[in-house]
Amino acid sequence: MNASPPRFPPEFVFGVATAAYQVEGHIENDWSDWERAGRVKHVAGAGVDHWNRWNEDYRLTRDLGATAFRMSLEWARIEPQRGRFDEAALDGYRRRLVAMTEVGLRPVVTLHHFTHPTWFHRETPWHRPESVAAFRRYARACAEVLRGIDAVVLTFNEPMVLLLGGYVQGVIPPGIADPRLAMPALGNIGRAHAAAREELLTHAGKLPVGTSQNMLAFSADRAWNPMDHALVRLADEAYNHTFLEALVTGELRMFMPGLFTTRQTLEGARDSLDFVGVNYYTRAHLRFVRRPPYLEFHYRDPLGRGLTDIGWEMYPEGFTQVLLSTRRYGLPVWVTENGIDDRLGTRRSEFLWRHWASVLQARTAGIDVRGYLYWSLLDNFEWLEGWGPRFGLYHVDFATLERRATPACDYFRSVALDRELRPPREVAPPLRAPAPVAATG
Ligand code: IFM
Repeated sequence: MNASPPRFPPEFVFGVATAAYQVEGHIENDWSDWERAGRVKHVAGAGVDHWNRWNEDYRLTRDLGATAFRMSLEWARIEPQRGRFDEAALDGYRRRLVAMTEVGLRPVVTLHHFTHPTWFHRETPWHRPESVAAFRRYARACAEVLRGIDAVVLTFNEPMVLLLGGYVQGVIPPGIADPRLAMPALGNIGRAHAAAREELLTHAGKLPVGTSQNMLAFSADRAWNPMDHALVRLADEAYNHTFLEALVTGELRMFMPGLFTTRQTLEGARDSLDFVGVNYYTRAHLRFVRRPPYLEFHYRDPLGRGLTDIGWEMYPEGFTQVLLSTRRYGLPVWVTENGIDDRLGTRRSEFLWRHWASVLQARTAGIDVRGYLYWSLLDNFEWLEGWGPRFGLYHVDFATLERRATPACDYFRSVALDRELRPPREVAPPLRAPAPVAATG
């Protein structure tokens, strides 16, 4: 007798994710300055015109059977000059949030998704304590926009990505390559999260507040090398958990020898997470090297599945692992991003199937995963990779901005509506089971 397919419970939320700078268009912020300075290959420019086409984009989301929409508020629109709040922008966001709820989409709202107003790094950069008050003031304005709206709120998206890119490698704004400033910056981001949560609870109502943590599965690049294995343990703790731990315990404790170590108390941050937001894409293979920063980071394809178009391994087993690793917090979990750059649109359904299976596995093992937001609704501006990658469930013609459903839209809808996780029709031979990882060095 055939076993019936695994099911998502009726209360499980299917949704999609976006971020302002990647879709809205015509935003002046630290990234547009960065682009003008020639630091990236493409400019975001008109984005995919979501600022004007939001109505159509909410309808496309509803057509997927989805009931949640993740968006971000653009700080630079809201506070273009320090202390001057733009009423039209606040009103615009408010109207969008109301419209979203009216069509049956629960807003998941990010306050900070990588970008800053142009004055921020000059006047109150993250490594200085004044940054916390600046973010608190912005969060107060966001709280007014959110008042009475049944939203889920994310204060920061992927703070570790911002930190590594912006304060260690210096490849994204603020373009600082000084690890000594990175730990004060991370501490202040944690304090700013706590301050923002206070503002939201006081002025918006009792909304669940969390952050989105980019979580990677890590493996030793050389299975025989004990230093690679030691790195995996350190990186898993430092990259995946240190910031979350800080928001639960109120203590930021980072230990990455040769790169950064810190111990700070984050005032007000203890118990400041109502849920854990997980962004998961892939696995990284770590290799110890003898010169700073003492590690190399590689994407590999040891299981022969074929890398995704951006060059990342398709590794749903790692998704189960990172979801299970959130057990230590004992909090509800939202998958705030998961997606694939699939430029031909031929692998996305299979990606969804396998990653949804990971979610169900984690739920069966007792992790309270409440929802899954696919990154992204639309093809969009992918930061340093510009307009190359295509993560969208809807393909966007970047010349005409026309949206067109990819084959995965039907599959998304069938699972979101029926709740049964059946393999997609076009799925090819089963993924090879994970075998012991071959030594590469
Ligand atoms: O596009 C990004 C998003 O802004 C943050 N998380 C990862 C996505 C894909 O790289």
